[in-house]
Amino acid sequence: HPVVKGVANGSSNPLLANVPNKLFIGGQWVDAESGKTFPVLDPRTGEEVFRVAEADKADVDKAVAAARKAFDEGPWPRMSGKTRDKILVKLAELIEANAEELAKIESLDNGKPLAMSKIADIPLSADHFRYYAGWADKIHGKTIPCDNMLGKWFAYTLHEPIGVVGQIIPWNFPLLMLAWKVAPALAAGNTIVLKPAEQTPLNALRFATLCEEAGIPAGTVNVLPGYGPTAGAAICRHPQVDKLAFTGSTEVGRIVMREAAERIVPVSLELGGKSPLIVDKSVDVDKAVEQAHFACFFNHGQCCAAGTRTYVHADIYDEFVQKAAARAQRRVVGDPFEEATEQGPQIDQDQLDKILNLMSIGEREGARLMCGGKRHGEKGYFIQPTVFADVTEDMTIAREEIFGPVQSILKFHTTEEVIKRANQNEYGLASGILSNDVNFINTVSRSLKAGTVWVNTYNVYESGVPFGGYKSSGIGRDKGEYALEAYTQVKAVYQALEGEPD
Ligand code: TXE
Repeated sequence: HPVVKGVANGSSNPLLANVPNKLFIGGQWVDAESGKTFPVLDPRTGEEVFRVAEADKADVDKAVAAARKAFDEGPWPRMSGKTRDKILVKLAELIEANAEELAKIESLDNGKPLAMSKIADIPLSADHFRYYAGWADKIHGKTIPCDNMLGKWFAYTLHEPIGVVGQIIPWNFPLLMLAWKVAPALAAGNTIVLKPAEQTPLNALRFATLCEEAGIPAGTVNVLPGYGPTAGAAICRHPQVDKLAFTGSTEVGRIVMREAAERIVPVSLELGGKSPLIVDKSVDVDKAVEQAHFACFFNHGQCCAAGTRTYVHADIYDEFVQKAAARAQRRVVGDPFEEATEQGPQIDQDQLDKILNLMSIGEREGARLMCGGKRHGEKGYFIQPTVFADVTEDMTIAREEIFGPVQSILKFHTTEEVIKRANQNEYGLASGILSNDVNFINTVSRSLKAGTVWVNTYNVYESGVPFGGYKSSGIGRDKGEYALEAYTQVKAVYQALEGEPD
């Protein structure tokens, strides 16, 4: 691939040959102003696999200036929607053309099974760009007739891009979270300063090379690897950033929102979750066990939407608990590059420690440990798939987001009771129902306070379907037509009508 233009990136790993180790600002690959770099670790071993330039405030200033210029003077916001459509389709095609490489980089960086990167992360990312390419020439307003005693007018609305968008994303789906943020922002004509998570900058950098190749004008997309309290905070505080979009912890979401409040800029937040999956007595238990397992353990439990509170009807509870534990014990934990692997390492030492701590709190607070509960092996950040039964809402593991391979099973008796208990949580991101009883499905799906309800399925992420949270899980929606609202301003234009017949 010719895109890195002869820039040596200091790595001898052939898989990383096309990943620049610099910041991407104004269409140039540059070192950090401070000259600092930071390590990218392989979660299988905790060893360094790459070093990349570390952005801080001075680099954010440069990147925002580049994005500002690209917005105020550059071609991107002025292009016709049709031209943006073509370029975004090209970007989708480039992701597809390089899918194998991107999938391997994703698994190396994040630790997720290669099979998952191949069937989920990379194709969904490409699909996202293609989906929003389709919107680029369909973002338009309405014509509104208006008249009163004083005269007649018509008004129309323009849906204009907001300007320079600051986007901060997490490490659990590095390329897909980038796609969720970048694709709608670009379709609407904004320019971007993006900070990938410090744990997983690799595919964001590789993506920037694809932006160049697709013909996205310089300064339109700027990519700044770096840490949250430095580079991330500088993006949030920069007076020339017109909108903030964040996916990550609720704790940092509050900080981002405070910064947005200081400057009165719009903010969209996609934060934590503690999603209930409600298993009714009408199900086929074996099938439900498998679905609930997938809902909770997909991506090593590192999903904001993970179905971590499994509510099971008392009539099938004992059978379900036994089978759920047996399924978790069969889960294959290992090297993400091996075909049989279902679960690789967690992302880093902090997450490993957090999960182990919450598991021991679960035991201390009286949950029944059915399997797992410990680290898997001694190297890297692997954790045993863990199932707790007899969990109740007062326990920490039923309240806090664990973000690891830990399923908590809770027993319920009646529909009213389970609705109340499922909603008894500060989060409201997602939820699920497994049932063959249509009345149960209708009642529960309308009663859950959550941005997504999956019925007899889980973890489906269609580009066209909105995703976001109720309560402390966030503000605004990613994906679908709804996400365009986060990246456009509405301007109302009144025009006098003179000489109109009455
Ligand atoms: O999140 P952070 P962490 C949850 C999950 C996990 C916990 C902590 O429960 O265990 O959060 O994970 C940037 N100003 N989720 O510590 O810190 C940071 O650099 C601006 C849920 O990784 O929120 C990264 O790019 N930015 C979740 C991004 O925020 C800051 C996904 C997310 O990191 C910042 C990830 C600051 N002061 C974790 N501090 C989801 N909703 O999917 C950090 N960042």
